[in-house]
Amino acid sequence: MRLTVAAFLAIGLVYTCPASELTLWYRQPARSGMNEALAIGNGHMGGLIYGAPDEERVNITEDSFWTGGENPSGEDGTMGSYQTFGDAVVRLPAHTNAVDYRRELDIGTALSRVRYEAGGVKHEREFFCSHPAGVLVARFSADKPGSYTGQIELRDSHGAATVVGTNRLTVASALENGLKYEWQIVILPEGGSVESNGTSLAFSRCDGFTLLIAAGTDYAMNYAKHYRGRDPHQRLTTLLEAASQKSYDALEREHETDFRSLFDRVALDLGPSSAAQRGLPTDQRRLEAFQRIDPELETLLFQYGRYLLISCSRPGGLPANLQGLWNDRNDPAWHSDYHANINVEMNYWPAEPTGLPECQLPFFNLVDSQLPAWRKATAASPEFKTPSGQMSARGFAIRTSHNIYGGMGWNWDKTANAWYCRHFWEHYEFTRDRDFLRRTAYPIMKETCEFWEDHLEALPDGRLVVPKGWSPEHGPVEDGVSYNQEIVWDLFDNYTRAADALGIDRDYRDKIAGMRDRLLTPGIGSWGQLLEWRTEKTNSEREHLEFDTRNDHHRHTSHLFAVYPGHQITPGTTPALAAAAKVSLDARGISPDSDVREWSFAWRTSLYARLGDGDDAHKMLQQLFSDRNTCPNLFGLHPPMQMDGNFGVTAGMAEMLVQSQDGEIQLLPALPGVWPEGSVKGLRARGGFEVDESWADGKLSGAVVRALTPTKGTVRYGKRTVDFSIDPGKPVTFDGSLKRTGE
Ligand code: FUC
Repeated sequence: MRLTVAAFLAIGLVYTCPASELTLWYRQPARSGMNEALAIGNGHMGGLIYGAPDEERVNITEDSFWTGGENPSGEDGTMGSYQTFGDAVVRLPAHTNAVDYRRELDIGTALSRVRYEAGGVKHEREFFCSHPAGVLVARFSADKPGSYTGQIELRDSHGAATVVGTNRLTVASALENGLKYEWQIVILPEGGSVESNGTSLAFSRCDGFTLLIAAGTDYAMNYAKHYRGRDPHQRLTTLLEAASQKSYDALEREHETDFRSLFDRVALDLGPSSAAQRGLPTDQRRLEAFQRIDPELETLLFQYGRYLLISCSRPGGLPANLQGLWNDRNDPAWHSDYHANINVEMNYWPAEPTGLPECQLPFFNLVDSQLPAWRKATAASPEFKTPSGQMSARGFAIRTSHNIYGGMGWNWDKTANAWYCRHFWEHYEFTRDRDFLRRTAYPIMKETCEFWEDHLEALPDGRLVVPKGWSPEHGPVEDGVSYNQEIVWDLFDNYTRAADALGIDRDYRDKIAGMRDRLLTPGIGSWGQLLEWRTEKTNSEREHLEFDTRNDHHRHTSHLFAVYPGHQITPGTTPALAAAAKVSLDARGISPDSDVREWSFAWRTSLYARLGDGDDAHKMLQQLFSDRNTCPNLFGLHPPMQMDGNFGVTAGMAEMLVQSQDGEIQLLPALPGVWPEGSVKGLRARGGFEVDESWADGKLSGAVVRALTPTKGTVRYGKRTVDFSIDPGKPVTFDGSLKRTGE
């Protein structure tokens, strides 16, 4: 039960609130920046909370705050970077020598708190970023009246001046690319007084106060309007006015109801942790969890990926970038961009299986809004002359890095267009939203098939290859690289299914199916590995680099795309290739090489899960707890922090529990020995299903399947399969031997 602010003031603080399994907590404020601060967000606007008693700092971001622009030639310098608004700072000079300090983030309710005692007064701060209200809310309270005297200021990271009003600070300016931006903070005091003080607001002897913060730009996801829309001033002012009219409790209830409507769709229980593990603050506990299994922290890591996705990617906004939504500098690593060769895709791996399909819509909307610019850049690039020497006329390609204005940077990642299409298709597979398939997914899939129809080249034996491709960031540029071949196969295969589902374009569908079957498929090399390139590398080609050898631990596992996220290679349908993939994966393994990153282990978790190896999948996910791969606030650590690993490991854990790539719902396909008992509710499966499972002694004890549309399905547990028919609202239940129960 949560105490209301009034009750808190009336009866004093209760510090011994039970530590929820879904809480990150610390005994000290964040000191070293983004790696320690706690993240909140409403899908568009984010806050990083530092929590020092005498100077609260909330770093503010908003997903459209980008420099740069459209750059058809792809020069890196013109792509721009994701920016930070700066810090909203609350100075409380008397709050020194704090004791009983605790800082926490409850990811089950999306509330962050700071508690401490200073000068004999117990203080509490509570923070949330509301999607329905569109503002960040902070509440400062204490158990003695008149305890708050200090100043509030906005420190704009671009040095813009603050305009001071009666109870409001406003910063409005523009970036060098003309993007208008604005942020405002409003203080609603209880007791005491507030007055302007130069560039800040000074408050004196307040009992408590609420802060409301709004931030935005004039960005519009629209190429035709040069990605610019309305000046944000009126919108932000209206949001703040509306929020000011509501009580803090009403704002909090509205926020929690909204957040939980997404978060509560999936519940995971991997068994209890020990009292000693529960007693450790999260920064220490994660390091212990690297040494000894901590089931509740693993559950927290799983749910954290979902929490972060809900907090940084909601409809109407931009998708999660390399840092999700959060950013404390104007020159972030890799521009904090959208990286097409693994990273942005990994961000969205958990969306469908863990019940957050709407969180993927910002990605589709961004892609859609970039297409005119991407088509233009592709048509102008000599890289994409067709085999007959013509400039490219149909479809689009993407460079490895892109912004929100149609601009791109670095090398072409030639088959990223097809990889992006997989996400559109998967959204349909999981949701069975036919309207989305017809209007949104099918057109981009078909356009991308046309692009590859124009660009594939035939080998002398007639097999088709992607010309001059690259296995991301590894080895030579060549024809027929496995990564490229597998991704185009994936597009063609999904396209035929999409055309079948809609019952349209029969002839073209057959043509693409024929091309799919002519694509060069990856071979098996001399040590049993799945070949990453068309031919095995000879010693002289390897020269100084270890590639295509048992010692090749490179961070990317690009040639294993066909295992995960793809479905071209599975133990059931292509056992020899699956065995070769396992040889390659074992060699990549847990590598001592420092260039193997947090996201590498997240991908390897899913890969082992797809190969039915739960124990090795678990070894990979446990790597996410090592000092090298995770920050004190459990953000993935590249370094610097990078969020793809958080999303990827959530997807990987889901993949260990339910899979559906083979046209069946596979129950507990890769349960590790270290999770002997547990349950999960609400995971989703292709075909429009929702699945609950429980298990004991490492074996399935029961499952429930629900469906979004009237349909038929098959469940598998081990070697046993059972077919069923199902209607929405009428769940089908099974016992541990897949016998139907409850009928
Ligand atoms: C890819 C990876 C790097 C990094 C970067 C943002 O290029 O190879 O490790 O994650 O994206």
